[in-house]
Amino acid sequence: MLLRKLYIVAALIACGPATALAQQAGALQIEHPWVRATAPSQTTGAGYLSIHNSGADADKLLSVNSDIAGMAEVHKVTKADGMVKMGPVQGGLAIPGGKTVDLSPGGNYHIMFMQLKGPLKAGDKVSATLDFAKAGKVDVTFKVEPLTYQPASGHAGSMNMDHMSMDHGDANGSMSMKMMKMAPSGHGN
Ligand SMILES: [Cu+2]
Repeated sequence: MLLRKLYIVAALIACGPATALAQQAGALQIEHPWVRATAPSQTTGAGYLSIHNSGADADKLLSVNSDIAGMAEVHKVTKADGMVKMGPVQGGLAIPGGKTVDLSPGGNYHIMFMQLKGPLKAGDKVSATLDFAKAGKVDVTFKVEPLTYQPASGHAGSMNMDHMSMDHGDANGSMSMKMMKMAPSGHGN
């Protein structure tokens, strides 16, 4: 028990103060899982978290499951010619040894909860299971944050992509959209 506590403390120190909710799973530390609140008519929600791999070997996030959604995917965002496209990561999201992979607003990856069974309300908690190639199945609790929420460790200069207006209705894998909203860095409130 004491050893386990020390390990968690060490992970917190290594990854900085924004990681009070770091969760250990094998060599992985999963930090700050959150989803954005949704409007009543919205059928998709975006989930974010940070995954640090303190081991030497790469791991892979293979899939996500949650009772709140008929379907969940790890999405990769690509930008070309003023268009933002997103679709499932093929073959899983690699988490290289010694590296941190951030799933964050405006970033390259996020978790997409689709076919939501009800609105996500700020302050609620959402349970999901992440399936990793090496670390196995990891139960994670996402905190539902308000629509205006921006993580403290926001990525300067990054684009704020608003998922609210996106249509994820079809299960044909990939989708595209016009860039809906650009916010300058700082997201000042
Ligand atoms: Cu998406």
